[in-house]
Amino acid sequence: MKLTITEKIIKDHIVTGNLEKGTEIGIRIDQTLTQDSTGTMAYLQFEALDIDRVKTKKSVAYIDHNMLQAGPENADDHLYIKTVAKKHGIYFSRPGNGICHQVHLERFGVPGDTLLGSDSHSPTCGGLGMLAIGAGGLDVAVAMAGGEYFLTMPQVVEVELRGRLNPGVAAKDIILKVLEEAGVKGGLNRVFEYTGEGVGYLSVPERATITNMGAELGATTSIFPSDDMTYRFLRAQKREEDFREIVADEGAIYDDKIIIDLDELEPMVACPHSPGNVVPVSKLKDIKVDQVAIGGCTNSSYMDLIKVAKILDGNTVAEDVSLVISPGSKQVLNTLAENGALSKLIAAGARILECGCGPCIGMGQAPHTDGVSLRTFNRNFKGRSGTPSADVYLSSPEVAAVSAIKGYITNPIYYDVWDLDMGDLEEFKINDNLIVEPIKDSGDVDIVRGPNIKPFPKADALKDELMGRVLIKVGDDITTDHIMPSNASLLPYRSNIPHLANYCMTPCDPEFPTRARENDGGIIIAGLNYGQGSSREHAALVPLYLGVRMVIAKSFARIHRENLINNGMLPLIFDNPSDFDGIDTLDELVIENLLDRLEDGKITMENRTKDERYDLLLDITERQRDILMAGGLLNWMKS
Ligand code: MIC
Ligand code: SF4
Repeated sequence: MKLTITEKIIKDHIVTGNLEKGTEIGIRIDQTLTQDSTGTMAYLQFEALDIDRVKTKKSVAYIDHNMLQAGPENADDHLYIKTVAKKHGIYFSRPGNGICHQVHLERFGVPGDTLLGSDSHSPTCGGLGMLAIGAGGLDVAVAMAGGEYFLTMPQVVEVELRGRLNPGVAAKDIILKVLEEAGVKGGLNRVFEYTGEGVGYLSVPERATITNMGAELGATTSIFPSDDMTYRFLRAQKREEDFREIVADEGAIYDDKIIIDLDELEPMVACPHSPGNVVPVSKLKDIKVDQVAIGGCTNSSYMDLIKVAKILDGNTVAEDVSLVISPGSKQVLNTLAENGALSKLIAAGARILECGCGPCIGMGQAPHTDGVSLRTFNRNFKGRSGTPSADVYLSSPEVAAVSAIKGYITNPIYYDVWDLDMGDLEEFKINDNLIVEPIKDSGDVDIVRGPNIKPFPKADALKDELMGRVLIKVGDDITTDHIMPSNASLLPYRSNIPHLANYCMTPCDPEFPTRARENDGGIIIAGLNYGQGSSREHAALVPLYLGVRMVIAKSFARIHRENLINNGMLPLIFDNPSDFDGIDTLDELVIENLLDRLEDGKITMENRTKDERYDLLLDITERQRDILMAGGLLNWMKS
């Protein structure tokens, strides 16, 4: 049988099931990564599993999100993660070393291996030919304990890149084009596999921009072949021994196909407030920008920032623009410092931030009221920048840098710098001194827990009757940023669910937490693609804490649905989507004989307020049924 890259890697790692598309499979995980804002919870869950040492080939804990230390909470979490990592045989990437995805690409990713990360952008390492998947913290905890990761055997979409990019057009424009074609719901249970002549011209950091932002398609992951370019990148990182060629078999069969003519591609932007809201820059007229932010795990590689330095060289940032730059890793920043590019950025007026997520997750640099921000990041959900009234556009570093000089969103193809050498380096100076290696004997290590670390909620075993009032009814594409917002004031409380509960769903309805408390919990009603975006389990745990035991939606995003099930919450689907229309906030809904109905997943719900009945579907596997019955994955594993 001729196999795609995805199928080859899955075949090498499959433990449960077979390669039949759409069925549940369990795969062995070689590497895991966590970052600090999901990591605290993931390690608390790992500790609950009572395992001495991680069983993966390599597990890495990064500190990159919660970097503003406005109070002791973030530093306390850093200390907890550092000590828990030391105790259990986990590499620890210290604050300042960079964004998990960029550092993992540089220093850890291995072609042909599997990676599970507690961050939705973990597919970044797909740029190296790794099968890299984002998941909730509990799934990552289980993988660290040596457990399989369960997923739906994905369909594989071929994205054929024809031709070669023109000067001023970038890898970011490729993924924005794919988003324009496939949309933010187009990737459910699919892997996007890149093929064609154009692949050969893209360096690993460029490929990683594409696989990183593939998360915005809702895809399981995205992947490139491991080829000569991969070898060059690993050699530049002095890791050529990790190289392994992985290409699809000739004649491999894909489930769908997208063709992109790189010669024809223009610079693109995603307009407010969705990464799927894509238009060519040439269609935008006179959009004045107040802020330009360059960095984020999509576009903070050396190659990205050297281009920016060359564009900014000798120029000044426009008077009305604040330009902030956050390099992806210490390696990137150090290289720019040593070759003088950093001083060009500074001379032009850029405000240099530390290596981390920074403004991408609203950790500082919120735009002014009604401000327009142009960012090289991957998400522009409303309010994510920290300013609810801001308009955020997403673009390549080329568009961002030229626009920072001009003060307007500007098409970079007319800008006269493209003859300059802007390629990736053939050799990086390696200095891993901010990565703490695991120690052999960790018996004496004490895990330090700050006062901000509070116990997390667990569901009870499922009951035969579930009833409650509708606490909120929301539309399509509700993101985890709506369900559990994260900004500079809330991120420090990722290990404090009771505190976060006061903000649950507030971007949709400020009264939600009060209503949930007054009604002793209840039900969330939602449209399509509920829970898109982040992998944060908090979007399940916090509603659970407020007494939500089920969400009824037209459809769910992959990671959020897994998080609901893992935490013992029912992700129900309307069999007839128009039933959504008849339901109102505070309607009383009841499901009887639930336990019997779990077998075939066909559930009837009564609306006692409206005297109506709705058919609902619970499309779960036997394993998921057992998890739900037990009240979540941790309860199930213990029993
Ligand atoms: C994001 O980009 O939304 C985040 C913040 O990195 C999240 C993780 C989190 O919420 O902590 C993600 O992508 O999963
Ligand atoms: Fe960090 Fe932003 Fe990347 Fe999330 S998307 S990992 S917040 S840089």
